[in-house]
Amino acid sequence: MASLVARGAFILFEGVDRCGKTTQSTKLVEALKSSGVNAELWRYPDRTTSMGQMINSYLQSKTEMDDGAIHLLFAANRWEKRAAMEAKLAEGVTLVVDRYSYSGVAFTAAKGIPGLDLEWCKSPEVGLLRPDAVLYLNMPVEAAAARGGFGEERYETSDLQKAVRANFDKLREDWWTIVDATGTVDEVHAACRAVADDAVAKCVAGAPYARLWD
Ligand code: NYM
Ligand code: MG
Repeated sequence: MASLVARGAFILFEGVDRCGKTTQSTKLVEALKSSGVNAELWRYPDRTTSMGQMINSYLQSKTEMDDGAIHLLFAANRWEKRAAMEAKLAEGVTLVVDRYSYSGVAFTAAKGIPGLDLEWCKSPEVGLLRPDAVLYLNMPVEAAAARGGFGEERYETSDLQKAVRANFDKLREDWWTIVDATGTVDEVHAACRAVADDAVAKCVAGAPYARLWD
């Protein structure tokens, strides 16, 4: 039997816009670091690369793009970071990631474009690293919209977000953790922290890498 190598954990936050992913992922990284875990916060889209800048321009409605093309660009923005992510995990760094392939699929499929269904949307993601834990911040769209600020970027409308939430329900797998995101910041954090600690402990003990959609 091949011996398992210690590595960092890939912990992913997913959910509709304004559900608290950025607050919680930032807080989780701080908490992990202060307990001695080597952790970094990553996010997708990664708007710093040249592909990321094209995505940013699209999200800010400064440019138009074909729906299939922008979908592939979001996926390519993960592929261009794949080796760097794997290298970090191999070095023992835990990556807390704010959105990944599940957002990619849930958002494009929510547009209802003929041909761009869930299966089509999943295909360019196949082979990317599968997270060790998914923290799905569950929040009704009405509650997320009430947090203020829907409408700043493309996709931030209640109708689209409702379709996105329905798609997350279809993509959810039984190993995901569904967190009630309507609680206080500290309550949500405590739930996330427990799952993260467990994932970090498993990966330190040695865990194989899994791929989407294993
Ligand atoms: N989004 C994000 C996609 O449409 N596809 C993707 O693959 C990813 C990662 O971009 N409304 C959408 C979801 C968000 C928007 O993300 C920007 P954020 O976390 O608001 O910066
Ligand atoms: Mg947003």
